[in-house]
Amino acid sequence: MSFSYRFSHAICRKPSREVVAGLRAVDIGAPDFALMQRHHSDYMAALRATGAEVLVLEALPAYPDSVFVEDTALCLPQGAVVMRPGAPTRLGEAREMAPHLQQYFRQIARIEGPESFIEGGDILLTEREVLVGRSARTNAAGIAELAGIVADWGHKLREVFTPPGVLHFKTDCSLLDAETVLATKRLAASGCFEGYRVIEVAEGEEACANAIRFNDVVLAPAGFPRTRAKLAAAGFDVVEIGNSECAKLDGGMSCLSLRFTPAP
Ligand code: CIR
Repeated sequence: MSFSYRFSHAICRKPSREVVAGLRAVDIGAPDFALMQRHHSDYMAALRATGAEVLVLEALPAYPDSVFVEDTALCLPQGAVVMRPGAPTRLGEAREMAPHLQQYFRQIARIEGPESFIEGGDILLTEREVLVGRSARTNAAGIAELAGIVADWGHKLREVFTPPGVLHFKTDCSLLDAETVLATKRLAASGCFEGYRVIEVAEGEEACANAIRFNDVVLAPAGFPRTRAKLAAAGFDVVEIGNSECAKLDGGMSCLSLRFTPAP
């Protein structure tokens, strides 16, 4: 059974009112908190509708970006790795996540080097490898530390590059199945997906590249009809989730959950 897109569990964290102070590359206005809460509930309902159990953590007002739990850990069948976010305001979020992972994973490893930085949004887990994009948040030392940990657990890690000006590697791509990724043209053009089938998002719909394959469905942000049609034509069952408010903070479908299946 696939460990990269079939999951029995997810962890999400409620947004706090402080989310309006979250990091963003460009200020296009404060997110509407009530609307974000509705989108977040829709998102969790869509995960549950596939049969998964969702652990919902309480909001953490001290960390405005803490709704974006993906950046705090990497979950693998053998164990979880607690990240070291490159955004200084987000470092403490990883510490907050660690105790929750303990109930599901026998092994918990940590990125610890004082010069090592890595965020989960830069990691695309596929059936054959752990692809990590170096970015403004994820550096070579962080990637090298992760490579050592996952090698012990039998996974190959390949370092790639997040396009300049793009927050995370997965801002521009998503896994769709064991052979297929969804990606922007700019990322696909870098050649990092050699050996995979690539479905490119429609021109002008780059913000749709961050989707998640979760069991039998693909959760994609609402409002990108041409990419949705491409995914449907390729046989994927797409569930659209409103993402207008998280998008104001450069967040998308993958950022809002940690996805995994605990070992029996
Ligand atoms: C940040 O800049 O860190 C947040 N405002 C958005 C994080 C999005 N996370 C993700 O793509 N995995």
